[in-house]
Amino acid sequence: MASQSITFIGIGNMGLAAVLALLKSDSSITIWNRTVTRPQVQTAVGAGAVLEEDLGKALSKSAMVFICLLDYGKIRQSLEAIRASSPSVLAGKTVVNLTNGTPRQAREMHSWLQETWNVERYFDGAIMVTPQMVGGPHSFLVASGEDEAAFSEPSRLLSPIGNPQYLGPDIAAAARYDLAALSTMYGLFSGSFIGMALLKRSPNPSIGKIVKESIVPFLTALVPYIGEIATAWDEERWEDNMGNPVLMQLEGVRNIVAACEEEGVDSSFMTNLVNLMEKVVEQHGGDAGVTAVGKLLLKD
Ligand code: FVH
Repeated sequence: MASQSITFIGIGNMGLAAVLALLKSDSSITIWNRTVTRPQVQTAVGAGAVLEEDLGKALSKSAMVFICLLDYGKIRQSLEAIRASSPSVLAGKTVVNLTNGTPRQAREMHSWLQETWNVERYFDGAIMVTPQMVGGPHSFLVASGEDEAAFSEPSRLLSPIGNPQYLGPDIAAAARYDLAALSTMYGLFSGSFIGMALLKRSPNPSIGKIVKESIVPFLTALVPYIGEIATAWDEERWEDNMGNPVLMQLEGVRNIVAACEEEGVDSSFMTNLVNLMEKVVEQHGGDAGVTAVGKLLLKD
């Protein structure tokens, strides 16, 4: 006998991975997806989820609702479509939203779900791994809102997906964290694409081996440097160059841009960094650290 029923809204790649993980616990899972013919929906049903084609009926099945749609606009669109027919379907319920969005969207969703739908508890969250990693040892989620005691039941139910980390009562905290982590990742991708494009211009343009066997280990060893920069920012140690003066680094980044121009590679991801490092040199001198680039991003 299942101990808890959960309604899961959105059976895309991530929704399917999450539902398959949840089905390994003793929860019973009702699912809804806009497109019922999507193969992921069929797979979830084959694994034991109960498909409800009507969103209002799906939501009526459980006091605990998890949502994982493409974006917040799709959540509003889907719920607006049933507002007239099922105005009370979320009243008194707990909603955990695992959709990617901005801090403002999280705050607005919180207000809308409370004021328009009478949701009792709303947690905004994010799954921090790819669908392939869901349920595995490195899988984790973040969530924020309400209070830690109120999160204990959702946390228990979410745990088959990954380790739930509660980030505090600020409803925007999880979205902010999610985007900060993704920004770090996409920054890495931006530089990586320039690096790979430069390698592609070499007489031997086969790059898989050198990237996997040499550049990835190089980068892995350097990643902790980001944490050192963050601490230096906290402590406003702009002059601390940690052995790597900003002028020396600026020359290196200028050389990347120059090499891109020579080799016919678009370096626009990198040119903004040159501008910011030049400002740091102007403000703090060439012997300062690179950390002050960060504060230049803060617009007020
Ligand atoms: N996949 C990943 O690697 C990342 C890992 C980190 C977290 N993200 C976020 O998870 C959200 C869902 O992503 P996804 O991978 O499941 O995305 P899709 O496979 O594209 O599925 C999208 C779902 O959204 C539904 N949907 C799209 N448009 C509408 C609409 N107009 N009305 C109602 N639902 C809509 C879609 O339904 P359908 O197209 O099958 O009918 C899927 O259920 C996302 O926030 C990631 O950033 C994933």
